[in-house]
Amino acid sequence: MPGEPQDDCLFCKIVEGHVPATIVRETETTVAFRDINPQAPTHVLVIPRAHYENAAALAAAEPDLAADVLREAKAVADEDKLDSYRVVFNTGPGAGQTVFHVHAHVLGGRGLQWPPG
Ligand code: D5M
Repeated sequence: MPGEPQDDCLFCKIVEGHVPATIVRETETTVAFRDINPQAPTHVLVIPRAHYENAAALAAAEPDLAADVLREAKAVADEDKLDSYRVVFNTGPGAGQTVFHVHAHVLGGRGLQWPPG
């Protein structure tokens, strides 16, 4: 069922507390934690507690929850006092998605180049 926890999903396990993570913010619907392989001084992942494969699936099924994720991305940036930051949803293996539970990368704290690699 869309939105239901998946047994083989790493980020569902983080939501359930079965895999440790450095959690920086939690709401009723979202969890934000530090990326294990940071690419910038601030590199936090914001995920919905509900399991959706990618941003498109989340937005189609639960647009309010997609908005929660975006609001939390800003809250992370505010907490780290970032004036400028980037929010990235890698979507599909060709774009570098490796974990198929939608996550917003919040990156900041250094200059960011455009276009990204
Ligand atoms: O991003 C997946 C991201 O998830 C990648 O930047 C590493 C990160 N990751 C993987 N395992 C963990 C754990 N256990 N804690 C925190 N961060 C983790 P993608 O866009 O799918 O490539």
